[in-house]
Amino acid sequence: MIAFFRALLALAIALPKVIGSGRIDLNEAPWMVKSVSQNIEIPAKGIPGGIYSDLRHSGILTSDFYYRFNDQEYRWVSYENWTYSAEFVVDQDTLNHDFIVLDCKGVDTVSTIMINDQLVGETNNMFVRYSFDVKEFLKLGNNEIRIEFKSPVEHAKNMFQEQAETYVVPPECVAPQFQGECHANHIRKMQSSFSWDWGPAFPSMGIWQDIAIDAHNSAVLRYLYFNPTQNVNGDWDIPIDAIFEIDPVHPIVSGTLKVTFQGKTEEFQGTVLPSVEENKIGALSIVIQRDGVDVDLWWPNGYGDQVLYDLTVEFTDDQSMDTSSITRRVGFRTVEVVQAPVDQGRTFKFRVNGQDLFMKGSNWIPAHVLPELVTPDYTRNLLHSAKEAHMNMLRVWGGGIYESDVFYDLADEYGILIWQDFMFACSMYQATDEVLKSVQQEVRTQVRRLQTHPSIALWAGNNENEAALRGNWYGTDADFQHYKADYVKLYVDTVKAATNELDLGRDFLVSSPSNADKSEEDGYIAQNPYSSIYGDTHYYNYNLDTWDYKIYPKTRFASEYGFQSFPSFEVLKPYSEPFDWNFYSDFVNNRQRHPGGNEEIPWQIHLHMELPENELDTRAGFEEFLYQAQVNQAESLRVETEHYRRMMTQYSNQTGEGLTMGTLYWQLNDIWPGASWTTLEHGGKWKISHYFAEQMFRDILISPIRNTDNNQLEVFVISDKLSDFPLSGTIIVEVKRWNNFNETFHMSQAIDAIPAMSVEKVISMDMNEILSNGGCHAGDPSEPGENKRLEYCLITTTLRDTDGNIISQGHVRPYPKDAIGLIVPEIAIQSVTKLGSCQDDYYDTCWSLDIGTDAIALFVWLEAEGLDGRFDANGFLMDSPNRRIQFFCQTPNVSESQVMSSLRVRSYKNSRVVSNQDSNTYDGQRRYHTMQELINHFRK
Ligand code: BMA
Repeated sequence: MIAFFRALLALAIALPKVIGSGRIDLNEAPWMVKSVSQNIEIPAKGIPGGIYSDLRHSGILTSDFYYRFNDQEYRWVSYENWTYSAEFVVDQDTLNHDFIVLDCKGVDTVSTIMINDQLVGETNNMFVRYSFDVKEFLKLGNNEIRIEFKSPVEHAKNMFQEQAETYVVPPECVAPQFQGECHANHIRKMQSSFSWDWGPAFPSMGIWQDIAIDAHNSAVLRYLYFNPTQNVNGDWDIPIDAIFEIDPVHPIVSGTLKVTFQGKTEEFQGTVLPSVEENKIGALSIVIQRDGVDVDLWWPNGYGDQVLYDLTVEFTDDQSMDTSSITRRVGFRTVEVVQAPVDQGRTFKFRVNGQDLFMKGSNWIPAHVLPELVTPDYTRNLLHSAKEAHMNMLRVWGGGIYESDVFYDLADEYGILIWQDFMFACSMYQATDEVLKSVQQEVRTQVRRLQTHPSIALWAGNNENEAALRGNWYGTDADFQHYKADYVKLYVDTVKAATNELDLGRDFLVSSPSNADKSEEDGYIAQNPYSSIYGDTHYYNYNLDTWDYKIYPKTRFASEYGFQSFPSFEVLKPYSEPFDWNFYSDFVNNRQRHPGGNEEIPWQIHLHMELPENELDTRAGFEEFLYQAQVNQAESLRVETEHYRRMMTQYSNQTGEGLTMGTLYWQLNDIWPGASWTTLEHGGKWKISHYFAEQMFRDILISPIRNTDNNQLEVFVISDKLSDFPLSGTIIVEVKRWNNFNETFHMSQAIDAIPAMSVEKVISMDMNEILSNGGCHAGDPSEPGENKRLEYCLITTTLRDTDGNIISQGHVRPYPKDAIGLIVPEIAIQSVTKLGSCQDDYYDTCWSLDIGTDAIALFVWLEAEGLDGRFDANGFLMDSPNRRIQFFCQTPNVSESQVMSSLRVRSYKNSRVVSNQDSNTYDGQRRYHTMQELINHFRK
C-alpha cells in the first residue's frame, strides 16, 4: 500500500486558518422532494431514505409496499425524475475553512447536484462515496442544495441503447415471470431492485446514506487499514494505515497520529503522503511495535470466542491543530483459502487461525428492497438466527448491496465469516472506460469501508458471470472473445486489481461458482466452472427427486444450492385478501417470480407427500400446500446438506470428487413475502427449513442413509469439532411400524470418542435384516413375514451421550405418501409453563410446552401466531406420545394465556385446522397444470 503514496516535493503554502473543523449534517435538513410531471411536492421522511418511503410517508402511496400487487401499482414512481432539495445555513466560521466538501456516503443513483443553482457534480454509482469540493459555491447565511434524480429505469435503458450501438451487453431483459424492469446491468445500483427470481422491482431513488458538508483546514481521517500479521515468533505485527481525504491545494500535512489500543496510547509523528493514483487521498502508515502484543484470537462461531478490541486513531495537524479520529472494533485472526493439489484437482477450503474449518451457512440477499427500511434490530434478528443455526459463514451475494456497517459489526460479534461478493450478478456488464473508472471508485469505497472487519474472509468478483459466459446463458457465444475480454477487464484488471491494492490480507475469487485459481489459469472462463474438483459450485436441479441424496454432486465447496418454498400463511395473510388464499389465485402467481416455480413445488411435494391436489383452490388446501411446501424444502435441504457433510473426508479415486469443506445453501433471508429459497421468512420467522438447518449444522451429527446400491442402512457420525470428543455414549437403532408406538427392533452400540473433523460410518447393516427383524411387512410383526418393505416402518438412529441425552437423531423412512399404516394423529398442546429464565437473554420469556399425540406424527409444526420468537425444535417427528418443547419468546411481557392461545399445531396428514368455510372463493381458471400434466411434464 505504501508504494502508492509518495511525498510531494512542493511545500504547502501556509494560509491564515480557522481552528477546528465544521460539519453541517444535512441528514437533519428539512428536505423536500418533488416531481414536476406528477405535480407532487412533499417533505421527505428523512435521510437516509428514498423516494418510495417518502411517498408512502406522505400518504401518496396508500398501502404497504408489499400488499398484493403494489409492486406493479407503484412502479410509476421509478419512471419519474425526482428532485430533492433542502436549505441550510452556513456561518462565517465554516466558510473560513480551506477545504469544504459535500460528503455523500451514498446516493441512489443517477443525479445532478446543485448548490445555489451552481453545478457541484454528478453521481451514477450507488456504491461510491462521493466527495465534491463546494467551498466556491457556498455563501454566508441561507444556501440551497438540490439533487436532481433521473429515473434509474430510464437511465439504464438509455445506457443500454447507447451501448447497443456498438454491441449489446445482455441480458436485454429479465424473464417475464420476474415482472421486473430491464437493463439493471447498465446501472451501478442494487441489481435486484429491478426484480429477481425471489423479489419485486422497486427501482428507487434518493439519498440512501449520510450526507454532510464537511469543512476542514487539514487532511481528514476517513478510513483505517488494519492488517495484523503473525510473525515468526507468533507475535502480531500491527501495521495501520490512516487514510485521509486531503485538500489537493495543500496536499502535504504533518501531524501526530495517536493510536489507542488495549488501553495504551502511542503517538507517532508523520506526514500524510498524497496518493499517486488518487486525487484527494493520502495516507500515513505506522506499525505498532510492542514486544509480544498480547491479544486473544477471534474465532468463527462454534470454534471459540469472538474477541474484539477497540482501536482508536486520532490525527492532529501540526499547523492547524485540526483533529479527526476513527474508532474501529478489530479482531486478530488469519484466514486463507487453501487450494492444495490433490490426486485430481485441488482442495478448496478455509483455513482460519491455522485450522481447516468446515464452513456452514447460507447466502444473504438484501433484507428489504428499500434499504432504508432495514432497521439495525431487524438485521440483528436475522443474523442472530444465523448464529443460532450454527452458521459460521454467510455469502453476501452480488446482486444486492454492500451491507450496512451494522451488518458487518454483528458478523464480527457473532463470529460469522463473510464471503463478500462485489455487486455484479447473472449478467454481462459493460467495460467502457467510464464504467471501469466508476467501478474502481466503488471498489475503493467499499474495501476501505469494510477492510477492518475480522469477519470478512474473502472478496469475490461476481455471481455466476463466468458460468453465464461459458454456458452461453445470454447468447454471447457468437462473440465470445469480445465478452470475455470485457469480463477480464472488469473483474480482473479492475475489481481484483483495485482490491489487491487496498487489501493485502485477503484472497480474491473472480467468480462464484468457479474453479478458483484453476479458472484463472484457464484464462478466467473455465471449460466447466461447475467442476466438482476445483473451487466452488452452485447446484440446482428441480426436475430430479430432491429428497434423494444421490442426485447431488460431490463437490469441494457448495456455495449455493436449495429449493423453493412459500411463506407461511401467517406471513402472507396481512399482504393479501381472503379471495387470494388459494393456489390458483393471481396473488399466488404474483408471489412466484421464479419461472416454473409453481410447477416445481407441487411436483416435488407430490413425489413425497399427498398433495391436496383437489383442494388447492380452497383456503384449507392452500394452507396445507404452504405447509407441505415448507416441509418439502426443509427435507430437501437437510438431505443435500448432510450429503455434503458426509463428503468432508470422502474422496473418490476414480473421479477425484469429495473432500467437501463448505455448505452455504441458497438463501437465508427474504426480501419480501413471496416464494423463495429462504429459511427465514420476511419478518424473520423461522421456516421449517431453518429449524432443520439448526439440526443439520450441529457440530456433531448423526446421518443415516439407506444406500440403495448395496441395500444397507449406513449410519454416519460426523464431527467438525477441532478436537476429539470423548464420550461413553451409545448409538441406538430402533424400528417402529407406523401404526403404533411399539418398538419392533432395538439395537445399541457403544461409542467412546468422536474424532476431530471426522466422518465415520459407525453402522452398516443389511436392510433386509432390519426390515425382517422389525416386522416391516403386512402380517403379524412378531412373525417373519413376506414382502418386507421399508414402507411399513420408521427407522430411528440416535446418538446419546454418557447421561443418555440425545446429541443427534436421524431417521430412515419411506416418503410420507408411501408410509403404510400411518394414521391421522390427534395432536394437542397439553400445557404451557413459564420458565424461570431464558438461556439466551436475546429472548424476553421462555416457555415449556407439553405436546401429546395419539399416533406417530411426521413433521409436527408449531406456530405461535402473532408472537415473535422460536421453538427449540420444530417440524419434528413424534414417535412417542409425549414431547416437551421450549418456546423462546421475543415479544415482551406476554402472559401464559397469550402464549396458549397463540399456539397452533399441525403435522403431516393432520393439517386441516381451517374449516372449509373459505373454500372456493376464487372462481378463476386453474392457472397451473393438473397433477397428471405435471407428472408428464417432469417425466419427459
Ligand atoms: C442463483 C443465485 C441467484 C438466484 C438463485 C435461485 O443463481 O445466484 O441469482 O436467485 O440461484 O435461482
